[in-house]
Amino acid sequence: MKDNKKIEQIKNHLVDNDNKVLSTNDGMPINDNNNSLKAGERGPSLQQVHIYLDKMMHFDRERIPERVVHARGSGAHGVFEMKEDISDLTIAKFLQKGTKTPVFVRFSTVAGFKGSTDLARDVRGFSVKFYTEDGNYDLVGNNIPVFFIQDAMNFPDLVHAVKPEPHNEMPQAASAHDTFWDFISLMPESAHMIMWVMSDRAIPRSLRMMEGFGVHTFKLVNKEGKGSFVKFHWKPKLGVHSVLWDEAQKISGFNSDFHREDLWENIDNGNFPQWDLGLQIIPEEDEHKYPFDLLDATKIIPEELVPVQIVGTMTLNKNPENFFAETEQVAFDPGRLVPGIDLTNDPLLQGRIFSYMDTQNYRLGGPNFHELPINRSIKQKHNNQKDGFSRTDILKGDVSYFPNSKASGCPYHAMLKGEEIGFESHKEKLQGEKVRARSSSFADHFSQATLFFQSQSEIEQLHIINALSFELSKVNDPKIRERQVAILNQIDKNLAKKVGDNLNITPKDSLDDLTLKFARQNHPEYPLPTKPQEIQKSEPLSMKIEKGEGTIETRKVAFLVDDGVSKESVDQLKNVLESEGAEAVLISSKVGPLKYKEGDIENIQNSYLTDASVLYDAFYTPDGDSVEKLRNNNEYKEFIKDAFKHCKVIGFDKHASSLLKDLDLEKDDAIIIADDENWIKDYIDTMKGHRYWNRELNMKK
Ligand code: HDE
Repeated sequence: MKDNKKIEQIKNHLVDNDNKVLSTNDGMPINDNNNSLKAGERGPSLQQVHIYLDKMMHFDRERIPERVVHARGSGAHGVFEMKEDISDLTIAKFLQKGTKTPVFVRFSTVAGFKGSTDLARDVRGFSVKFYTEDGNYDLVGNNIPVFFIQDAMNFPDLVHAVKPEPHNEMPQAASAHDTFWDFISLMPESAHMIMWVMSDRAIPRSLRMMEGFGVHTFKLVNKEGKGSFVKFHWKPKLGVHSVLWDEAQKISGFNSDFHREDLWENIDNGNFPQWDLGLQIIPEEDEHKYPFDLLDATKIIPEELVPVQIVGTMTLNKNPENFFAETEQVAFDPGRLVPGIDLTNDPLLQGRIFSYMDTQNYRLGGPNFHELPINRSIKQKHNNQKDGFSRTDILKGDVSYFPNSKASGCPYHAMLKGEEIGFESHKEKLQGEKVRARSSSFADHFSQATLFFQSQSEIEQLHIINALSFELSKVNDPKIRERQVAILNQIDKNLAKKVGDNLNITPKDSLDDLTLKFARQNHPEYPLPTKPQEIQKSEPLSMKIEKGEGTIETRKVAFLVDDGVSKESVDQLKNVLESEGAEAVLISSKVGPLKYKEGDIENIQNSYLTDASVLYDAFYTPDGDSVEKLRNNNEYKEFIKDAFKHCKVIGFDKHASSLLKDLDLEKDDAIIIADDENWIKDYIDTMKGHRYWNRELNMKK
């Protein structure tokens, strides 16, 4: 891969210890890194033990505060390439056709601490820092296009409610507890977001297989100064896929770094993940055309009303050199804009503008965090700001003020030099009284929650019902459970009934009095009449794909083997899977040399001891003397039983198919036996559909 400008810049800061003498932080060579300086071999340390002090002082200060939210994250470098011409909409340089811009992306969970599991049921952060020719632009989004609340004022409360409870710091990385649902059941504006968070979107199969959204409506601004509203979408080339909740919980036990490892390994192996950037453009004149408010971050714009135009592609192609220096120290801020993009008056977005800068100042120890290599713009900064903790830039000359004559007015205003266009805020007419209030156009809390639920396939609806039943069952206070079921009843009667059945609650027709009381703090006449909705069902809100539709690229297939397995049988499927871009992993009873029936030996790295069914997408039991060994192997049986439960494709060689009987499993369309010439095609087509959901539906019936 050719280095981009950002990677080149970072290289100047790389330290390579290879073949180098150990030194103190000042570069003084050290020839004893084992013993501190003492008064006699058995005596006390001396105060002048400076080599030890240098080492220990640094160690003692290694930790910095973790992010107050989104603490758990994984990052990667990449490049964004703009492919379409939208110069009529924006002057942003990185959005001009053909421009390639270095990026750094950080994915995260929200609620858990830095060391928590990747597989928590949670929103995923999807932050992109574009190192553009006009400075850094940060698109700090999520994998869900809406948010829990409408005004930033409620954000600390939301976060306090979802984080571990303050008295006992439990539970970790989980929303299934009283304080979260207490808050949510009093905030009906969260209804739409709750549908998304309780859907399988909140437990992605891979960070590479989730969508990203800017969430808020932003503005693009063209050279005439005309603005257009815009919603940003990232669409993954590998499709959108999730795991089941039962899998998520087991993966958390077997490999809590599952997503981090998956991203790292795939980038290392050259399977560079890609997303298309899509835009929904809304002309300024259409601001009030819809039954929802564009400034309300709890609403989407259905793609049927405003189609998503694909304009460019982002590729992640390089892992960080050092987690702390890059993924931990990267500082995102939705207020980092470039000419051609501007904010809207969304009260959530407005509130974010303070919080990110403020938190970075605290977390990264002062106002010079933008000089850290990962945060540095590739366009050199020039201004009169100076000093502060950990300043690294060395400003030349005697002038650090503006205006000046002593430095000929430098650095000068961008507008003074032709080709350098400075940032101009979009000119917008504003009027109004100074108020603390919520617009009545934000008061429809349920129409889009209903739209989301009704746009889901039968299996997706079932998963939402199961998730809500799980979460609310974990709530101890019955009043909270009832209040939330009353909210669900406003969204969809069937949803409320099913969840209610699982909790022994008969849904109330109206919202709980306490919910109404809090909603009326914002809207005294709540509930307000809702406007008619143009769309009752929106296809793109469902993740369901059918057999043969997707891709199997980068999926992991477990070959369940033991000594004596037939190489010919393994290779028959393995070769085709690899040609389709999938990975075949041999799992045997021991790591190390695997003896094939044909006499060949292969060193393998995975065993029934180290691995589990939930870490794989599909399964195959090849022919060979291994089959009889597997018949009595309980771990093997666990593998297949979980694979069956999780609706995955399970293949058997013709001679291995007798194992099905031992496993007491009924053959279905995703249990594939190699007994005709079409079996490999059938196996791959079924894998493309990701899961065989009919199995789960059949099990329910
Ligand atoms: Fe954030 N958010 N947020 N947020 N957010 C942070 O900034 C905040 C919101 C998002 O990978 C913090 O650097 C407020 C929406 C991501 O480093 C903090 C409000 C969306 C990340 C903060 C919101 C996000 C953060 C904590 C309501 C989707 C991780 C550490 C007004 C569009 C960035 C930090 C990374 C991180 C504040 C709501 C996305 C405290 C006040 C809506 C992806 O500043």
